[in-house]
Amino acid sequence: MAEYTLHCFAESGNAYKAALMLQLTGQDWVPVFVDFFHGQTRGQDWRDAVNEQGEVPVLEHAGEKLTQSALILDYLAERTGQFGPRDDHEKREIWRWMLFDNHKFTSYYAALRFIYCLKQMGESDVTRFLRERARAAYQIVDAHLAKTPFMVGGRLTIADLSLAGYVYMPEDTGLAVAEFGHIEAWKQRIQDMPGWKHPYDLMPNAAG
Ligand SMILES: N[C@@H](CCC(=O)N[C@@H](CS)C(=O)NCC(=O)O)C(=O)O
Repeated sequence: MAEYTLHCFAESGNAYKAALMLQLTGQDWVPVFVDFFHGQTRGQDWRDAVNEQGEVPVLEHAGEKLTQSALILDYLAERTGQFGPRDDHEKREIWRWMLFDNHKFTSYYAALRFIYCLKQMGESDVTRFLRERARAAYQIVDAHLAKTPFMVGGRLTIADLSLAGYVYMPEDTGLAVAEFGHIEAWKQRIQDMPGWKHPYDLMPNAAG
């Protein structure tokens, strides 16, 4: 039996944050497919058994279930001694960016991708609003990455892994992400890390 179990699905960038951390730190882990698109996370049985918040990722380790990608990243950084802060200042910087990611960078982009691409609901005031909010968040991260190769401390940390959740997703959201040159260069630096895998190669989808 593997040491870590990750409840996830390939299209989930939030789950990818945890999966990529497990992958890059060389952990012994297995994915468990969650059928989000057929409502599994909304089922009371799943919520009772796996996560009352109704979300992936969920990491099972040593008899405990951990949820919220930022907390999972922090837990894995502490346990593995990799990609975490070197001091209290870095710890605060990492949390500052992970909170910004959860509130804005990931959440606006993921909501846009979900309704515009995955659900194909078409263009609307909602998609236009989400795209503008996502663009504003991308501009802030791009400006930060103009000054430094990685988000905190000049090296890969869990702040980068949090922000990287959706940046490799191939779907067209109508946001010209390639225009953010510093983000593109940062994506390549992460991709160059030994063991890096694309989300669709790291986690299972409905087809297996
Ligand atoms: N803040 C959470 C967000 C997790 C999240 O939104 N997960 C999505 C999949 S990417 C989910 O499971 N949504 C289920 C639902 O909304 O019903 C985290 O970072 O873990």
